[in-house]
Amino acid sequence: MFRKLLIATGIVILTSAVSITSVWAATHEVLMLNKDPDNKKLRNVFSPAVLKIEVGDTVKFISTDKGHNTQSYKKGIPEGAEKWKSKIGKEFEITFTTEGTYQYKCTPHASMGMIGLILVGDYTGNYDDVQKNKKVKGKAKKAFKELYKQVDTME
Ligand SMILES: [Cu+2]
Repeated sequence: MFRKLLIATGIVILTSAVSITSVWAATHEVLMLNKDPDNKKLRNVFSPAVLKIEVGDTVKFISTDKGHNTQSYKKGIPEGAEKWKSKIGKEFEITFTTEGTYQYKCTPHASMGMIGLILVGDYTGNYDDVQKNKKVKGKAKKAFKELYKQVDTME
């Protein structure tokens, strides 16, 4: 009897642990677009371009407009974190298990400023990280500067 009770208790604990995980781990969507919905003059953008998420969350990149992809910047992600590069025009998702700042780009449009920022956990980084990164070039630099201004106004 006691043994049966123990097993039952175990199952209850296990089940609630699983449901807690699924409640807390969120999935966020980033659209890959030809035009910024908020500013029609801005072309080739990720929307939202800045995401603040928790460790364990997933980001799904939606190929709303074809011709874009998502690729992490070399030296633009935390040490030991998984780098990524998606296929152009395809949906892609990735789960973030390491805290830190992730700078990414659209491979064909990075030089036009199509870049994005994902901030995972408490460490949000700053624009100095971008300036130290030699892989961030041209209009991408200016675009990151704008994104970090947005970060400052986020809580
Ligand atoms: Cu693009």
